[in-house]
Amino acid sequence: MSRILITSALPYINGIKHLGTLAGSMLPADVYARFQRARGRETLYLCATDEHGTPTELAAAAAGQEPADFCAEQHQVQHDLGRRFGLSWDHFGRSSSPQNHRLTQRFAQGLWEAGFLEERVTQQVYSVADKRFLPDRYVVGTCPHCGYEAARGDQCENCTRVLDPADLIHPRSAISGSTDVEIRESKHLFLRQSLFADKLRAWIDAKKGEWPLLVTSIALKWLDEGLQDRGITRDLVWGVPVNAFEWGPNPDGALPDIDGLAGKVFYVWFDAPIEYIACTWEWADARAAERGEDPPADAVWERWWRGEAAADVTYVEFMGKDNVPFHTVGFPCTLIGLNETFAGGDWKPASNQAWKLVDQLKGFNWLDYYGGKFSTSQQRGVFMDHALELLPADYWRWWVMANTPETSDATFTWEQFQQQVNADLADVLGNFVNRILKFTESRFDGVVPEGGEPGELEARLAGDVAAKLAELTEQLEAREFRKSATALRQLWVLGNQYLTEAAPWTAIKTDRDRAAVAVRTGLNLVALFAKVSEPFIPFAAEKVALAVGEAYPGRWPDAAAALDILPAGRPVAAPEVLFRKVENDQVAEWVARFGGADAAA
Ligand code: B3M
Ligand code: ZN
Repeated sequence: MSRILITSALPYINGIKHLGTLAGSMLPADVYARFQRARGRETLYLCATDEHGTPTELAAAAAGQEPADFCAEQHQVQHDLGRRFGLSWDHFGRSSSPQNHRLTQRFAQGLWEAGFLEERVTQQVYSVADKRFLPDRYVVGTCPHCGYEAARGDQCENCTRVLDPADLIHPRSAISGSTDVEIRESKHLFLRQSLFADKLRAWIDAKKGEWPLLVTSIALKWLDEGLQDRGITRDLVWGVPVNAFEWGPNPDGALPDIDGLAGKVFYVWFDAPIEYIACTWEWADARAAERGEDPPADAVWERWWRGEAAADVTYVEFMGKDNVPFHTVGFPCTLIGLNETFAGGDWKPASNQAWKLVDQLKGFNWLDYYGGKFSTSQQRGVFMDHALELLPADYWRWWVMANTPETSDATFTWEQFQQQVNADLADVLGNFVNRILKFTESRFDGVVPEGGEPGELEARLAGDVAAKLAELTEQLEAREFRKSATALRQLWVLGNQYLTEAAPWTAIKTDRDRAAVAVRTGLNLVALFAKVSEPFIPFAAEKVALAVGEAYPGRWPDAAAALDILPAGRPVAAPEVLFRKVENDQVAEWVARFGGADAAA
C-alpha cells in the first residue's frame, strides 16, 4: 500500500488567514490526510509558514518588530489557530528554519554546479532616501499596462500582470513614499527556466485528465507564454542568505561572483517550495527531540522524498489557483535541475537519488465573501480567529468542504451558511444521533440490545449504505470534495429515513424484538457515521464515537460490515446537543459586524 505525502500551500506569515485560505488549500488537505490515515496508509501531512519576502519585512516594520521576532510570534498564532480548526498536520514548520536555509543553499549550489544558474546584472530600483534597493513590493507606481497607480513592483493587482520593479511609471518607495529613486545595477542569479520548457510541457501534458483541468490549463498557459529565465535572488536582508562562497565551479569552470552576490538572499518563491522538503527534515528532527534523541540521519526524512526509498510514496499538493504556476513550473525546474543534467540538449539522470516531483496536484478556485474579496484592512469577511469565536470549528469545516471552490469560484453568505449548517448538521446528523441514543437510554437501559432478526427493511438499508459508502470512499480517493460531502450527507439522510420507517418507538408497543433490531441497527449507523464523518467534522465525530464506545479516530469502515460494528450489550450514552442551530439574530449581528450583501459594493 503506497505511503501518502501531503502538502498544502504555505500560508504567508503575515496576517490571520480567512475562510478562503482554508478552502483553497489547508482544509481539503486535512480532510484528505485524515481519510488516508483512516484507510490505514502511512501518511505525512505537512504545512509551514512562508516567512520570507517583502510582505514579511513590511508587515514586521508596521508592527514595530524585527522580522525574526515578528515571524516567531505569528507562526505560533497560525499554528494554534490551525490546531483549533482541527488541521492535523504531522508538522507545521517554518520556511525560516535552519533546515530550510541549508536545503535552499544546497539546492542553489547544485543548480549552479549543474549549469542551471547564471549571473546577470539587472536594473534595480534604488531608494536614495531609504538607502536601499526596493525589490518586489517595496516599490509601487503606475502599471505600464493598465495605468493602475498603486501597482506593486512584482505584480499589478488591477490587471494581475507580473511586473519588474523597473517597469513602473512614477515609482516610489513603499517604505517612505519617497520618489527620490533611481535605477542602479545589481547582480543576481537567474534560474534558466527556458531550458526546461519542452521537458515541463511533456510532464504537464502527461498529467492531462489526471489533474484538474484548472491546473493543467494554467500550467500550459504559462508555458505557451514562453518560459522566461527567473531571478532567484533579491537585495533584501530577511531571507535565506546566498552563500555563493561555498559553491564549486559550473560546467564552464566558473565560480560565482562572491562579491557581486554578497549580502543578497534567495527570492521567497525559490525557498518557499523547498520548505515542503525541509519541513520533513524539521519533522524528523522534532520527533527525535521528543524522544530525547539526537537528530536522525537524513535517510529518515529523505525516504519520503528521493530515490528508491520513496518509490512507494504518492505526493499530493493542495493550493489555490494563483499558486499553480510556481508549483508546475518554478519548483519542478528546481527539482529537475537537481535530478538531471542537460548536456548538449539531452537530459540525463544526475544520480539515482532523484527528488520527487508532485504526483497529484489539487488546485482550487476562489472562495469570496458576498462576491467580494476577504479583506483584513477593510474588516470584510470571516477570518480564522473570529470564526472560532462565533462557532465551533466543525460548522466551518463542514460548510467550507460542502462548498469548496473546486470547479468554479464559490461565495460565502451568512444566510446560506446558516441554512446549510442548520439543515445538514443540526437537523440531519445531530437529530439522528440524539433520537436513537435518547431512545436507547430510555427504553433499552442504555445498551446495544440483542434479540430479533433483521428484516427486509434492514437488508435494503444495508444495500443502500454499502453503495453510498462506496461512493463516498471513491470520491475521497479522487479528492472530489464537494461530491464527497454530498455523499456523506446522503448517508446521514439514510439514517434518518431508516429510523422514520423502522419507528422503534411504535414497534416497542407490540414487538420488543422488532424494536431491538431497529435500535441496534440505528446505533450501528451512529458508529458508522462517527467513522466516515471524522475527516470533515472531527470534533463532533469524536463525541459520537465515544457516545457508542468506539475508538477514535477509527479505521475507515468496510462496507460489508458497516452495520455490524457494535456488539450487543455495549453501553451507549447520548452526548450533549451536537450542533445548536444558528439563529437569525446571530446572523443579523454577524452581517453587521463582518459585512453582508452590501459588503461587495
Ligand atoms: N505563501 C501562499 C499565497 O500565495 C504562498 C504559498 C507558498 S507555497 C510554497 O498566498
Ligand atoms: Zn496593471
